Amino acid sequence: MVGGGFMARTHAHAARAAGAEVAAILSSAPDRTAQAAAELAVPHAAASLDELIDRVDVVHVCSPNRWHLEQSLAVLAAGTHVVCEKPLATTAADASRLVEAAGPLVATVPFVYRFHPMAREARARVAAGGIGRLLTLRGSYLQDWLLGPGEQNWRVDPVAGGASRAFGDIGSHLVDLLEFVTGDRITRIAARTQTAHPERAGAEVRTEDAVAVVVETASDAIGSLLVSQVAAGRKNALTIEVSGSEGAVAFDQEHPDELWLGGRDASSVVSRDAAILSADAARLSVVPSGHPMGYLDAFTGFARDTYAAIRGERPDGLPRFADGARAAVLTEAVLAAAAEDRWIDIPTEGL
Ligand code: SOE
Repeated sequence: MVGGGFMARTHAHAARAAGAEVAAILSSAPDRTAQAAAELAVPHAAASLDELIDRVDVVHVCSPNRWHLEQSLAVLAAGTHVVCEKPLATTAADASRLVEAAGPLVATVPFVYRFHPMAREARARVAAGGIGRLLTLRGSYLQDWLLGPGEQNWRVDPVAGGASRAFGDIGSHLVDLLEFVTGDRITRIAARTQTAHPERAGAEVRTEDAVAVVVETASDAIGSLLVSQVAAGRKNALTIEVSGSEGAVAFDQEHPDELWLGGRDASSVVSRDAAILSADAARLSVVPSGHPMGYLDAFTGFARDTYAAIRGERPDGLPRFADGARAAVLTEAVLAAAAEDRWIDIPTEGL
């Protein structure tokens, strides 16, 4: 593990639940590394990235965004597999460098919401024609942990976190999940950004708190997205609704064991039950119905599939560096669309 915060803790839990041994950890300074090693019961506190790489089969990069490029490049250069947190890099160009550097190594990005069984079920139903011709997409990802002007975090700083904050941090999950579930591609974007507080804790804020986006897709669907880290009362409210000529599906990350099926005459909510799920959703449904699954289980599913890929298997729907780079392209386009007050075309070739 590289990192010592919430994400390193989450990755360590997922790695262990997926059968790995967390052999070594490196945080931002020796005392923090020692503290993280003690808290997470990791046997070795590494003194450097090179030393850490030497001891492991795969490195999980959970450091602040500014380090993702350099650290992931170093891991890959050593011929070691890597999991790198999103946003994969702070620019689309850097993300693309990482895709190239990965070559045949397994290099994945934890777009973990793909690993909720009911998100997979939504994807399977859309792919099977269950909603007919795709017409509209609606998505939002709302949080409130940065609502107060006194709230501060490294993500607010464009040097540490990247030029986009709310979209890079959580909008990236939203576009990944929408494209994953629909199998469609966003081709054009118009956007507005908002910075709620010009200053936080005495420092000027140069990253956005909220973003509103209008999208068009390759299949001529249209959609709207709202992303905010200042949405009072919303904690981690990632919701998507995908509507077509024959029906609709909606998924809510805070109620991940359910899927809403919309119909003109009748709508219903189906609960997770492996007996009625598509094969890919059932594969990820690892406890019987009525026993709730959640965020940590999705993370574990991601880690399990990453390690399966390292063993040479080809698990369906594993988010790789190319998916991280795709989100980085969309993030940059959102910022450009807002700053230049115009529609931006999104390249889809090579996907
Ligand atoms: C904070 O906004 C955060 O931890 C994100 O960085 C994660 O990607 C998201 O899954 C939950 O919220």
